[in-house]
Amino acid sequence: MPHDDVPPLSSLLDAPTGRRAFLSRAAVLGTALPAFGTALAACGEPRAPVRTPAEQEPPPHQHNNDDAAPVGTGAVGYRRYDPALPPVSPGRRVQISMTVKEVPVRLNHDVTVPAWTFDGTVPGPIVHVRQGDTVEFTLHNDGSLPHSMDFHAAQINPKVAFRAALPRQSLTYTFSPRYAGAYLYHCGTQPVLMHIGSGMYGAIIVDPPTPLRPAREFVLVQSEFYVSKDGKGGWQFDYQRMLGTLPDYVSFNGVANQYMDEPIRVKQGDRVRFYLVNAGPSHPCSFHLVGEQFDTVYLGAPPGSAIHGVQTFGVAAGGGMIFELDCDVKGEFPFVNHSFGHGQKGAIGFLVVE
Ligand SMILES: [Cu+2]
Repeated sequence: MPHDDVPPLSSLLDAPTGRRAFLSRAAVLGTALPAFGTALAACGEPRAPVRTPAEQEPPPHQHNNDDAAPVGTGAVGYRRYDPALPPVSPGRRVQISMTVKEVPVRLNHDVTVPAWTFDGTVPGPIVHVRQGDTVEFTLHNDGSLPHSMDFHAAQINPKVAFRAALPRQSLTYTFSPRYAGAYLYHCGTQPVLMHIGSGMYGAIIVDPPTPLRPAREFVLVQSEFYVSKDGKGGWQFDYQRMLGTLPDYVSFNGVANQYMDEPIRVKQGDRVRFYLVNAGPSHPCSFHLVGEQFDTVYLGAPPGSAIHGVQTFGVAAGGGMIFELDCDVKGEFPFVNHSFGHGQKGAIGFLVVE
């Protein structure tokens, strides 16, 4: 597709793909970034051939070896993201603060990339509030580009609340979740694909007025990662590959296969509740628990949206659902994205019932 009508942007499309090149040019473009995102998206197919990391001379497999961290990203330890739902915030007026941090993160044992994050982790911290709480949210931007926050649990004028905070600036807004459920939050700054694809998302869990029955509660945020070599021996998130929507990795809670290495463990007789949030940026999650069935899945706000006896249910990109079962059988039960091309790329883990 021709794009001669946007000469300042056309040079970008001839440049090497990858976020570093994107960033250096985005910094020059400044406030033209939204227009850039739109124009780039309109150009359709990426020009560079799409190659998987496997085709790009992957580093050798070394478990938990920080010394193997690629050049330029520093030593980033392999750390399991704790999936346990934290206690609900005390009080009915909840103050939540997050800081945008540009830090390297580890996507699996071998690949570390510079990421844009909320509070230094991918996903960001799990937020847990109640329906009707007053949530006062503050975002501090310690990054080098404008960033913002879009809570899917909010009903609010996005142009005002989800505005971008410039580097070294902060913003605050207040909202009150009208519905319970498992919701996504993410940076909404253009191009949103780039910001979600670079790590800026997390889960906000909203409890109903009458609490659900006691259970072992876990939060899983699925997301896709699109990477390429950065030319210096390391890896980078790759915007052209994000546009191509053929992910290199798909993960639960930011690290591919992490719950295969370190399973989620419960006791026989426990009731288990998964809050499944799908950050995308582009693909659904066909959530399935091998060897078990979900007795209850809440499609929307609990408890009024339940269906029963469910083998697999799709959670859209940008969506969230709640999956429950009684773990009355001992064993190792893989929880998977049953779209197995994506399960194979890392969206799989073990629920061990002991
Ligand atoms: Cu952002």
